[in-house]
Amino acid sequence: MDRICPELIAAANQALTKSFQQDFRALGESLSRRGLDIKNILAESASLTVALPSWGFSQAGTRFGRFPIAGEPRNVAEKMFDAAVVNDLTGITPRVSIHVPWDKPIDSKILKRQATSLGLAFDSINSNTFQDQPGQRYSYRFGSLSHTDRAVRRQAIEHHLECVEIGRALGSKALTVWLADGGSFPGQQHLRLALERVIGSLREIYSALPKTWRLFTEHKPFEPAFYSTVVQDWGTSLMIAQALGPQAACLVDLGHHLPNCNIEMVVARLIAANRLGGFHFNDSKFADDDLSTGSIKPYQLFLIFNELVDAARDPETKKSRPPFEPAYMIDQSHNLKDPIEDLMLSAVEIHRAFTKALLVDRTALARYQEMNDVVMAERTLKVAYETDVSPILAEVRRQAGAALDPVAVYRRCGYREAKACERRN
Ligand code: AFD
Ligand code: MN
Ligand code: MN
Repeated sequence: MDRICPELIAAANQALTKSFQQDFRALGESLSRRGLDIKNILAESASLTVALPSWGFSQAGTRFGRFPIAGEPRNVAEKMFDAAVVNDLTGITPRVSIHVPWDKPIDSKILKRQATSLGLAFDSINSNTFQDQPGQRYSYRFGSLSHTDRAVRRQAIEHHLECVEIGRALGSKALTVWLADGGSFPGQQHLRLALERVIGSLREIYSALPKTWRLFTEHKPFEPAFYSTVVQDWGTSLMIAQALGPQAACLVDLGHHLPNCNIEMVVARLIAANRLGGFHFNDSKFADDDLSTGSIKPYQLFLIFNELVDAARDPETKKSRPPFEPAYMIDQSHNLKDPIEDLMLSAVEIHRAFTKALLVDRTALARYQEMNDVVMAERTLKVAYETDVSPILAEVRRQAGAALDPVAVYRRCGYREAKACERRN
């Protein structure tokens, strides 16, 4: 069993049709009282797609242990089948972002052909210099692109060039660089020189980048470095992008901020600098928890999309070159939930936040902001946020041939059980 059969989805949808249609009609009526046409919202809502992380399909565990579940994918080909299930049932996740060397294809042509036959394509390719690989000449124990030793930096640069080659063969259009480089003790690293070395190394990678590609740098305040991560925040990430050139942009991973950081402000600033490359969606309570998107701070997710929708509608942003096209990707790690279920629900939460942001009455909001009417400005956001857009999300899925209730169909179809028999180590 490799795909969810369309008849099963159609039958499950059929059983829900009546109640779904009632809900959709009721929402349409209440939106029209607010001057909104549900058809327009539906069309815009259907424009969103999110990429899935290849590394999110197994139980990652924590550094204290891992509790595998039966039927986990054993290689990149099996991860693609799992990704296809998520996409077949949600209709909004047609791309996979892969991690090298974890998912290094034996034959890129075969992997690409498999993806195409599953209705999938490849998003940004991720490098990995945060671990040593078997047979590797030099260790990344003390860093990679920032290492004091030129030979280690060279090895890390070569790895990124290899990622670009693989990505090129697969049809990727971006390279994501997350560096674990940093120091855990004061004095360990020269703070300015470490950044200079990272920028120097990235310049070499950037110069080998195909012209149609983008290079994303991901910031993170700490972990695994516990004192001085080299690319620790969006300011450093922005400095790097500006030093490299127009193809470089900043990637915002929602879990990579210190507690209480106003992430929507970070997003707004990166948009203002025209350097918002994209997102790694997840959620967190304490640090880089990699929890399900929208599980802890759904209002924050909405406020981020509010900035994105606001920018997309701004005539100034429309003129920006390179164009304003943030890449949407999920970056979660699963310890407890079935990854397929969790990725489906996270994709739906992202879709939900985006669709709610489409409902914001921007003319009214601008007026209240001008008048300094704090209460009404905030209410304008809340009215959109409090609207249950589930029927719109469901209709987008239905029109894409996906499921009104993805998790219910997934549980019914027995995919995990079938894989548990098939994928024995
Ligand atoms: C890291 C980063 C980054 C990286 C991933 C690897 O978020 O995106 O690729 O985890 O597991 O924390
Ligand atoms: Mn990330
Ligand atoms: Mn992370």
